[in-house]
Amino acid sequence: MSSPAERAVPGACPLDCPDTCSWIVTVRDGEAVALRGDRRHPYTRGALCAKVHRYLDYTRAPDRLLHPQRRVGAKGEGRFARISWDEALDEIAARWQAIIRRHGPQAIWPYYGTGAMGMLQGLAGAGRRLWNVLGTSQHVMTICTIAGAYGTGYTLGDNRVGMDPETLGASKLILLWGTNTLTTNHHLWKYIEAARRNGARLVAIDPIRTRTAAAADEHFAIHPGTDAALALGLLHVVVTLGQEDRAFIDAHTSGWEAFRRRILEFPPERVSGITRLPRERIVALGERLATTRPTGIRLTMGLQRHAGGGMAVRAITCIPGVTGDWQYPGGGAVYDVRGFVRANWPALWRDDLRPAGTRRLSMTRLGEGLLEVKDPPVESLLIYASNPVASVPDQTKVRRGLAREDLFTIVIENFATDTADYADLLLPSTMQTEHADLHYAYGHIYLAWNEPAVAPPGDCLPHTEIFRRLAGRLGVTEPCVYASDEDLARAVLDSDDPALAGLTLERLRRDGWARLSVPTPFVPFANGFPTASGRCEFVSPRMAEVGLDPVPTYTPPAEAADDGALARRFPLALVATASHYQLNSMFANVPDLERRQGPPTVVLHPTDAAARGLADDVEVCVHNDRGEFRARVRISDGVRPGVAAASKGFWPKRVAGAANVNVTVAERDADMGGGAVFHDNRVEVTAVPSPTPTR
Ligand SMILES: Nc1nc2c(c(=O)[nH]1)N[C@H]1C(S)=C(S)[C@@H](COP(=O)(O)OP(=O)(O)OC[C@H]3O[C@@H](n4cnc5c(=O)[nH]c(N)nc54)[C@H](O)[C@@H]3O)O[C@H]1N2
Ligand SMILES: Nc1nc2c(c(=O)[nH]1)N[C@H]1C(S)=C(S)[C@@H](COP(=O)(O)OP(=O)(O)OC[C@H]3O[C@@H](n4cnc5c(=O)[nH]c(N)nc54)[C@H](O)[C@@H]3O)O[C@H]1N2
Ligand SMILES: [Mo]
Repeated sequence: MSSPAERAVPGACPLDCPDTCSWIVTVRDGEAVALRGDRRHPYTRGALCAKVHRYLDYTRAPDRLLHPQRRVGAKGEGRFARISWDEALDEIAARWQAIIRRHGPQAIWPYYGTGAMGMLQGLAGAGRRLWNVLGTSQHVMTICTIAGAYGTGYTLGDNRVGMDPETLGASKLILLWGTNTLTTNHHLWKYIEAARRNGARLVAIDPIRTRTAAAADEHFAIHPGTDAALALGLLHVVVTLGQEDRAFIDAHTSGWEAFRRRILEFPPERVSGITRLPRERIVALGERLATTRPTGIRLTMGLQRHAGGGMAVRAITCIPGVTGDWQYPGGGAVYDVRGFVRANWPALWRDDLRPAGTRRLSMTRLGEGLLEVKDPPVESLLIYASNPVASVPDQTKVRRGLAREDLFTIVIENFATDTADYADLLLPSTMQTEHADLHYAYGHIYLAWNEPAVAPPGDCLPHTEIFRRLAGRLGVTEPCVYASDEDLARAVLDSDDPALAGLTLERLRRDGWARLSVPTPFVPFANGFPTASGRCEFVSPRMAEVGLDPVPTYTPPAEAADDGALARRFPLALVATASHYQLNSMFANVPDLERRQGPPTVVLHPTDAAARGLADDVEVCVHNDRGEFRARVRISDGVRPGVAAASKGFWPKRVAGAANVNVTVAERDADMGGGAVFHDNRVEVTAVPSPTPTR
């Protein structure tokens, strides 16, 4: 029953997930008393996930940070004393002014993560105007999607476009390719189920028998990092059967003859050797692909966390160009759809104010950035919405960098993470029910407005307000850094793009969300592509320009498929995937979810466990030359021999051994965009006590 004192406030989940749910907060007497998924939202349909449905409790957790603090212990120790915002901001201004005088503004690295995804408070825009005006180093988000984004862009012309995932309901064959839908994108499942009710077949391609793979009609347990070879092998079958769509190829693609020659280099027997899948199964899936229209392919970030990740996404994204699936609702491939939101990004970001030539620093090379980058060295780090100690490769190196006594580190957080423990100043940020934000999604085509529902607790402030105050302390005279949240929202929505027609702030405020103004069903490339040629580019002139093979090919992983010296020392290819009850490192400190997630585990095939004399549930040390972490053994044929599975997101300080999987992951780049290679890793597993103590 809603009483006069009760309000329903529309909002949206800010977290790094394709689903970006719309929610409704019930507020009574200034208190948020309920939060539920918006039932009217076609994609959310009232359901939130296992992590977020108790978001209100999360905002009121006893360990929530409520006041600015200054470090009193050693770096990494996590001992702090309370200070005021005035003291904190004065200290930042004084330190930064001195750093800028000595080294220039590029010695400051604003380091943001994926904890908040919005345009005002999150990675889509927060702080960007101020960093541009100051001329700090630019932060490049290499941690998540970038290699696959480039792979998509070279093929389709925009890094972040693909089929509309909602049209998967019309597919007759669905390939879930390197994506764990039921854990990482679960609102998509209802469209998949709708397709299955209409007779669609569901195939999962994943080295691990995830809950998604287990729920599919068929699971292809591919060897990690070999997907491009499988894509080319499937197309080999299509071409051998003469089932390529000639009319579509002629009208809407470029480079077919060169691509066809490349495809013919990948017959199923060769692909079987690379992917370690039986030849007959590759042929059978190829035949199914050749004869089933429409085929819809959902891929996410898992398969591109490899040395050849960009090329893999490119090769897969070419498949619907050959089969002609791009012309049908339910046909095509999708990695990300944010590119359809052609908002007024230049007005929001004001990159025109950035000094020419400011350097770019890679998020996943934080250790290198802090220890090896010179001219100028990084003297100050301002970390917000990120927990790099838990999430970034080469944890030991990251810790060494953060421990530098001369580094001035500011962390803006909701909780005292392992990263926060290294802060000189630890500042409390608002959470989603306490601030305004504007969202788009990487898994659907709706925008959402998040109205603040309650007053912030303690001294918590939104990023926008923190950065306005900081600008004032620094004496910045450029007026655009003082824009209100509402001004920022209006600026980014002020676009001539037809897809944004009518999507005003007023309408979003009233309804909470709105679908892009595009036809239903949305079939974006039936009549062409946003490339320079207007075609799906099987041969990419842009790739040739940067020295990449312009024709889709198989780029082997750096470590995962090794069978030489590295494999003799570290026989297991380790994949470290999304945890069901965490969101990256978020929620790992929520006792109920921590209990449901259980301790860190490593899944081993029975033959690999037996070869090491390991029984189920024993504690082991998982290690390579970079470091080691502790885990419990889970023996299962859900991984193939030679492959092991762990999961991401544990807080090092909350687990045995004080390290998580990223202590073993290399800082190396993927083939495109400097993407991270989390799943391209080799380890050995040994019963504890460990043979290689590293700390
Ligand atoms: N519950 C939960 N949801 C999440 C997240 C989370 O941490 N927890 N993270 C969010 C974020 S940040 C992102 S980016 C997305 C990620 O979403 P996903 O891409 O679905 O997540 P991952 O678990 O990294 O990878 C998916 C699958 O790829 C498989 N994989 C690894 N290597 C290969 C390969 O070489 N080939 C193939 N075919 N498959 C491979 C893994 O075994 C894994 O099952 O999910 C978001 N949603
Ligand atoms: N081994 C392995 N490692 C991985 C991956 C993998 O597949 N395997 N996946 C990678 C991927 S896909 C990603 S995206 C990265 C994510 O890495 P990060 O971007 O570092 O994300 P999180 O670790 O979730 O840390 C986000 C932090 O933001 C805080 N936060 C949330 N909301 C707010 C807010 O409004 N304001 C502020 N100031 N803070 C907030 C949270 O408390 C949390 O500590 O991890 C990567 N790490
Ligand atoms: Mo991510």
